[in-house]
Formats: sequence, C-alpha cells, structure tokens
Amino acid sequence: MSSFNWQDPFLLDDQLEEEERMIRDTAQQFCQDRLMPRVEKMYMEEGIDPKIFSEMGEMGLLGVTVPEQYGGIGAGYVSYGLVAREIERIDSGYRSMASVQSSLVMYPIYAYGSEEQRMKYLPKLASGEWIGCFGLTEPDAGSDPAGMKTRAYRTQGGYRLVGSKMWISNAPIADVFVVWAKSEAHGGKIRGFVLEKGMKGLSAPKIGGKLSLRASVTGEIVLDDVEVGEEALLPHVEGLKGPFGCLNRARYGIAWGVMGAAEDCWLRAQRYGMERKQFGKPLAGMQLYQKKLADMQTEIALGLQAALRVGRLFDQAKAAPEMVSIIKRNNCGKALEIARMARDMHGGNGIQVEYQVMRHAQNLETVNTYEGTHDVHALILGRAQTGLQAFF
Ligand code: TGC
Ligand code: FAD
Repeated sequence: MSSFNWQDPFLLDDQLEEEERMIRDTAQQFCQDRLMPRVEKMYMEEGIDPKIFSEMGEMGLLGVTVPEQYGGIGAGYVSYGLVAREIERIDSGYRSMASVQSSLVMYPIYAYGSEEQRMKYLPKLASGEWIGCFGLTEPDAGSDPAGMKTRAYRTQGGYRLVGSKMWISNAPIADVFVVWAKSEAHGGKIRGFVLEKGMKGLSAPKIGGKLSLRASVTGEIVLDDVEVGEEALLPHVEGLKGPFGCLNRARYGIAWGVMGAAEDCWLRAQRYGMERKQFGKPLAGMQLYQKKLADMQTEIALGLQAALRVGRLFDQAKAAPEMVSIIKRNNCGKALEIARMARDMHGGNGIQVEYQVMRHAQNLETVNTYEGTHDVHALILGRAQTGLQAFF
C-alpha cells in the first residue's frame, strides 16, 4: 500500500488535469500574496477595495468558464471550483465578490444575453474594470423569490422598473446590475434586466452593521421608476429558471469555496495544537484534540471529493440542480461546524482576529444562509425523493 498524505487524504491533486493544477496554483499564489495581507484590516474596518476586482481580473480569476472571445479563460467548472476554494481559503467575502461577478452577472449575460450585451459587458466584467451585482432577494422575498414585488412596466421604448432588492453583494460599488422583476409586459413572468450605474432612479445604499462577511460590501437596490430601453432586457430566458440557472453555478462554486475556508481552519487548528502545550504536552497529543482533527480531515476530504465529482459532471453537462443542493448544503454545514470547532480548539486566542478562525466562522454563518439556506436545500432534496412539496 502507498503512504498516506494526511493533507490530501484521497489524492485530489492527482485527479486534476494539468491545466486545472496551473489555474489552481495561479489562484493560490495570488490569494496568498495579494489578498491575505489585507484581509484582517478590511474585515475589521468593513473596508471596501474595488481594486480587488481588477487584480482578480488580471489573473484570469473572473469568468473562468466564459469563452476567451468574451474575455474569460474558457476553462471548465472544476477549474472554477478550484479558484473559489483558493479565494475562500482567505475569506468568504472575497469569494463572494468573485462568484457574484462570475456566476451571477457574467453567466446570465453570456447565457441569456444578446450578442450586443455580451460584447458590451463581458470583457469589462472579466477584467474587473466593471463590477457587477445580482438582484433577486427582496425585503419580503428571500427563500421564496417567486414572491418578489419588483415590477417592470411597458413604456414606449422599453420598460420602467419599480421595486427594491435587499442583501445584494457588491451593489454599492456596482457598475452593472442584473435585476430580476415580474414583467407586466410579459404576462407577469420573471425577466432579467441589465441596468447601469447612474441611471435615473437607481440607487444602491450600503447595508451597515454586518457581523459576518465584513470584507464584502452588501447593499440594497432601489428602483424608483428606472426607465430603460429594450436593449436592457435579457432576451433569452423567462421565469424563475433564469435566476436559478445562475444560482446552480454559484452554489456549486460555494461548495468548493467553503471547503477552502474549512481547510484553513483545520490546518490552523492542527498547527496550533502542535505548538500549544497544556498539562505538560502539546494539545495535539490529546485524544479529544485528535478526534476533532480527524473529524475535520474526514469531512473536508469527503466534501472536496463530492465537489470534484459534481464539477466533472458539470463539465459533461450531466449535473442536476439537486446534486448541487447536496454539496452546497452539506459542505456549508460541515465547514461551519469545522470553523466553530477550530475556534474552540484555539481557546481564548480563537476569538482574536489574528488567529483567523473566528472570522471564517462568522463568514460561514452567511454562506450557510445565502444562495438557499441549509433547510431550503433539504426541502429541495426532500421534494426530489418524495415528489411532495414541503415549502408551503
Ligand atoms: P419551483 O416551482 O421549484 O421552480 C420554478 C421554476 O424554476 C425552475 N427551477 C430551476 N431551474 C434551474 N435550476 C434550478 N435549480 C431550478 N429550480 C427551479 C423550475 O423548473 C420551474 O421552471 P418552470 O419552467 O416550470 O416554471 O419554484 P419554487 O418557487 O417552488 O422555489 C422553491 C425554492 C425554495 C426551491 C427556491 O425558490 C429556492 O431555491 N429558494 C432559495 C432562494 C435563493 O437561493 N436565493 C438566492 C439569492 S442570490 C444570493 O444569495 C447570492 S449570494 C452571492 C454571494 O455573495 O456569493
Ligand atoms: P428567510 O427566507 O426569511 O428565511 C428565514 C429562516 O426561515 C431560514 O432559517 C430558512 O431556512 C427558514 N425557512 C424559509 N422558508 C422555509 C420553509 N418553506 N420551510 C422551512 N423553513 C423555511 N441575494 C441576492 O439576490 N443577491 C445577492 O448578491 C445576495 N447577497 C447576500 C449577501 C449577504 C451577506 C446575505 C446575508 C444575503 C445575501 N443575499 C443575496 C440574500 C440571500 O440569498 C437570502 O438571505 C437567503 O436566500 C435567505 O432569505 P431570507 O434572508 O429572506 O430568509
């Protein structure tokens, strides 16, 4: 039998293609060299640094799966997942910034947009010159987006949008807004619109006071009679399958990303336990401490393996939304448990920002909630098994 690589128990690295490893290594170096040094300050100060987008763009980390002719790098979904894992190893907020840009803004413009929309927006979003946001959630429509109140009314040359969106990542610094509304002009069906910063009646106030995801800015989107032309409509999709098509991809990326945050917590707890002595020996030499390390290693190894499998199926166009629900739900839940455990294993030091683990735990509270809460994904999976709808 071969020897055991405790940091890569199922030899995930061996299962990657050469190109995937290169993309992973590029992302890892960028994240460690450029993101890690600024994260503590940004988190503590709830800072905003829009330059991060152009820096990520320069490294090819935005729109990983978008074809090169539109500014992406035309790579597969496993590569996209590996990038999310490296970014979230630093902070879930940074991964949030990137996954909104890639899966929730570039993807719908690529998949549902006209050629003019693709050419106008995608290259600038890929380079990070423009920042995007995705407005689905509303104050009274979170888990149930079908209950949205935002409306698009027909005007002479296009549409007038009225409503508001809540909890929107990147919104206060966004140049491009992908917004979903029930369109009176299309029989009340949900349609997507691409809006631009500066449009009359469009504003995006910041939501302050977050105790989680503090390195990523979140805001509202207020649509106060925003008038747009026909060219703002995403022509090739209608209904909830439009936003859900984007969410499938973002949720998949999150399943990889949270494993990066969990790995960071696990490895920090392992190192801490080797160095910290109590009762005359390292904490890592205690049975309970080792059990916790074993649980972390096991859940991360299984979670990564599952994410890789779904990624391969994505690349073969064989991934089903329910597969994504399994990995989004389970990997977020396990990552949150691991981060809380790592916080505990660091004792009092665990609450200090410089030990990083509590920041991850706080972030993962949000990640477990957005893009479909842990329980909403359970109901999606329950419905798939029983055919019985338990949402209402
Ligand atoms: P339901 O009846 O199930 O479906 C309505 C229509 O949508 C289609 N559909 C999907 N299509 C593609 N992919 C999926 N995953 C799909 N799920 C549903 C479905 O086929 C149907 O199409 P059609 O043509 O027959 O009309 O819809 P429902 O209203 O019963 O929905 C139930 C539920 C709870 C599953 C769903 O609403 C849900 O997933 N809720 C969670 C909401 C959510 O995830 N919001 C995310 C907001 S964005 C965000 O959080 C970004 S954070 C980003 C960051 O910072 O990283
Ligand atoms: P609710 O839907 O009110 O849920 C509250 C609780 O009730 C949860 O525990 C939930 O699981 C439970 N619940 C709900 N329905 C049921 C049910 N049928 N049965 C049993 N339990 C149920 N949205 C965007 O559109 N774009 C973004 O960029 C974005 N970024 C975000 C960034 C942050 C920091 C946060 C916190 C949220 C973001 N969201 C975004 C919104 C996010 O998707 C929603 O918060 C999420 O979908 C949950 O909706 P809600 O907050 O309204 O909670």
